[in-house]
Amino acid sequence: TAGKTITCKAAVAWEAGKDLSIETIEVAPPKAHEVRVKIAYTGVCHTDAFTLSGKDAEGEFPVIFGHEGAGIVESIGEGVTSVKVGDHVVCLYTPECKECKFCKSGKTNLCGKIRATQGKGLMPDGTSRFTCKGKKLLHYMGCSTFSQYTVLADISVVAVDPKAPMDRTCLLGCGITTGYGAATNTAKISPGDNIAIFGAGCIGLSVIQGAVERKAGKIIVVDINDDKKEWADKFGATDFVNPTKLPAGVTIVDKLVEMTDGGCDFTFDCTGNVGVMRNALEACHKGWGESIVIGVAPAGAEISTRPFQLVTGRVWKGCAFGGVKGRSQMPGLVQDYLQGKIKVDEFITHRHPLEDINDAFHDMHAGDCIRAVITM
Ligand code: NAD
Ligand code: AHE
Ligand code: ZN
Repeated sequence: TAGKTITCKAAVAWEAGKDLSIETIEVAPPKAHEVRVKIAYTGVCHTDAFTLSGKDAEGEFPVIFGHEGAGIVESIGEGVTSVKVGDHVVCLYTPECKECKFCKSGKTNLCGKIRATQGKGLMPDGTSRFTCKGKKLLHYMGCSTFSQYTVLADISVVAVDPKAPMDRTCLLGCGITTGYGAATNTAKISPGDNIAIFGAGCIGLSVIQGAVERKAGKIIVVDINDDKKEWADKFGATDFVNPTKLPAGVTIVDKLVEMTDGGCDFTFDCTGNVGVMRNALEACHKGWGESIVIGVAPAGAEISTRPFQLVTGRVWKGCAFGGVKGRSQMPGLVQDYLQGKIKVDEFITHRHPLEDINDAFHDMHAGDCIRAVITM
């Protein structure tokens, strides 16, 4: 099939707010510095649902979503040297070109090489590789893993140990790495530090596993859904607080300040709710507490706080993909998984075949889903 257009199945989002539709699509061969991958498994992340809802400032339709995928290289375009046909790869929505100002800065994992076209749902040359019923379909986050075959830039894939099952490595493509990296890369947690994590979904639970590895002291999980307490405990949380169940007049900030003798050393927002983000910042310890924003907020939403919060030493920052440089660090993370250092299996609560992918979106809104894995 190298060099030829492949016909396969994909879940297409024709318009915002509507269920995905399983369609037969055409996938063009990879151009120079592109790779065509046969996707084996993909996770469904809240960010897919966020863009499907129409709240994503960059959301355009029709499009093939999915950005948490693993598969096997089917063919490579001219000039590709980083992977070869047959390699087991993880898709990277945060690519790593290793040449741009960002990749060379040593200060961020963000890569600038293809972000502009990626944000428009296009390949680096400004065109799409997908058509369906004669219509062009857009790409998503440079991955579009909800298709049995997809085309990515060569800097957006990384080869990993084929011994690692792809229904697990797909989840290292976003949620699990994001939370773990936020705790171990972005926040410099020292042993004994007290932290609070707002939102015990896939991301928040993975922040817990990173914090445990960093030997944090109190790991306080804050969630409005009591069912998440069991999940938080399973991953190593020391305390659970439901902010809707506090005594009248006691705010979540008061509660956390009281539990940590003045405030947290680090807090993490894993909800995307800008009110939560404010509470997370203000629950930080005066003088040094740092709050890490991970959640994705709707278009137009803004955060606010009194400048005094920062003047008195609190730090507000955030991270994408847990600050992880995908091509440099993913092989090691997969080894950490194989050696039991990083949990992945425990996050999988639902499995569906591609044709039932809409059930995975409905699962997510039910509240008992951490990650659904789709068999392609
Ligand atoms: P999720 O929906 O599974 O988890 C969110 C959790 O937050 C749920 O348990 C929910 O009960 C809880 N919650 C909701 N409102 C709350 C509130 N007011 N107070 C406390 N808890 C509250 O989502 P997820 O898959 O874990 O993703 C979390 C967020 O992270 C989403 O916004 C997602 O888009 C974003 N995300 C960001 C990155 C990144 O690189 N920055 C990567 C992946 C996901
Ligand atoms: N298009 C969205 C971007 C939202 C956002 O922050 N995305 C995260 C990844 S979420 C993965 O589940 C991210 O990595 N952003 C860095 C980047 O370069 O976009 C919007 O809100 O505009
Ligand atoms: Zn994601």
